Amino acid sequence: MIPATTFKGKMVALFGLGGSGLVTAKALMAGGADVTAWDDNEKSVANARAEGVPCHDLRQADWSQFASFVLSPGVPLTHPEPHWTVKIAKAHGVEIIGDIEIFCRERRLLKQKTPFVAITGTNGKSTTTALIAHLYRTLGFQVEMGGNIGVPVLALAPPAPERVHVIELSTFQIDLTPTLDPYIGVLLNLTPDHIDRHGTMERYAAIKERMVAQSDIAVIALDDPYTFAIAERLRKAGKPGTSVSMNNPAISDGVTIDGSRLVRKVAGRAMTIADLAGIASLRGKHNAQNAAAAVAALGAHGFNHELVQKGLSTFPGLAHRMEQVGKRGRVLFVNDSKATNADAAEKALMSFRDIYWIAGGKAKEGGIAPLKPLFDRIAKAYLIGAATDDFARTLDGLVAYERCGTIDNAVVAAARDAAASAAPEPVVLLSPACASYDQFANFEQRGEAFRAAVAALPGA
Ligand code: UMA
Repeated sequence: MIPATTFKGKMVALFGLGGSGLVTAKALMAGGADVTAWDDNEKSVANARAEGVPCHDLRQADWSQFASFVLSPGVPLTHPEPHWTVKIAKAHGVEIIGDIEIFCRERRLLKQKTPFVAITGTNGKSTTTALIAHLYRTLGFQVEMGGNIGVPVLALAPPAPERVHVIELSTFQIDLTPTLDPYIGVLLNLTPDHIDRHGTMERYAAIKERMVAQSDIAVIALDDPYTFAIAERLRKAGKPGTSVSMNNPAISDGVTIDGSRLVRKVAGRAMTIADLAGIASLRGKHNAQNAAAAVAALGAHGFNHELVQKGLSTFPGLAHRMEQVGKRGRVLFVNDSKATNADAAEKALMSFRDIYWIAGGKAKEGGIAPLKPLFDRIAKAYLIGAATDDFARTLDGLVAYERCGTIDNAVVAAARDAAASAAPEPVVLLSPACASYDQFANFEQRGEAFRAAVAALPGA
């Protein structure tokens, strides 16, 4: 844990007692702050009380005594409308911050700037975060990984000169971190997302831009118009940084992709850093962007190309994201349960051919219609859950499909058909393009059900 010593002796209000809020309350208490915490959910309050966190309804609190108000990232700060606690804090002029801000303040207490790599973007942030952490470990560094990827930042070991903090940041978290100052800031891509929480695409993009603008070194992938414009603005302002591109091998400085090779360019001169061919955890064009950004984030540490290649080749990937969970004869089984919408499923469909596709669950708006251009890669679809009728209508006449009801039935049917196909490497792919809530508690549970069904196949 990182005790929040910068709050010693101060009175702090805290709202949101989920995973990150509870750890933050404890870190503030360990640092000597006087905490008053609350949550809209009675169970979260009861749980926090049981863990020794002082909880009182913040509607009844005397806000003039609070030095700071710490908010959990999932609680609305601005849109669709500020949470009731935000309105009270603003009315009393109390600063509103999140756990990443507390981390930054602790880090600044040290004389020497410690290595802190922050990663954001609409897609690929978790994979890139895990890959950067893995590469640093391969290079012999002590690494702490957390943030939006799941481990609250204040649950990690404290900043230290020999320790690299690799932290995934959501826009919600950046919005609550006014003095965010990573050593390296990585911006992967920007497409519309979470607009309900940020009002407009422009505001969403501006929050992400602030992260790289406040970094000592900015690593930006130039492959969409928003990130391209941000990189241009920072370059004109003289910000040191590295560009990354999978679409534009002509950039003269930065890291680009040439076929499966990662190429570093310095003043127009190119040298191959590593080859992604055959690395199962980094399949697909989007993963080439993630790998290029990760290697660029290593900067001068990444000049030992042999070690970088070793790190990339041994990257295990993340569970439930195009995760190879088994092979049975020629048939590959891939768990992409995290793909809860068509956009995410598109990436998996683009990465394979001869696909026996398990899809369905609780459908998102638009269903799988946007995936029509990729239907020629699908040998057959196996439909599960509430979206079955909706998806069947979209597939009708274009792709063969079977109504399977459950993941167990779908795995058995898809494995049977894939084994009978003449393709060199047929793929049974769970990439549902749906939320899991109709049949599972979350996408992780759905992915585990797939893994178990694959393991239960004879000869798996
Ligand atoms: N709550 C209220 N009122 C509200 C909203 C929430 O009281 O109006 C309370 C809930 O009752 C609950 C708590 O707030 O007790 C939940 O807080 P939270 O939603 O901030 O969730 P945490 O458990 O603290 O997890 C957070 C991140 N969650 C969000 O940003 C929504 C986690 O990212 C992150 O892994 C974790 O901190 C550790 O840093 C998750 C996420 O969904 C994975 N992120 C979004 C995404 O990736 O798209 C941004």
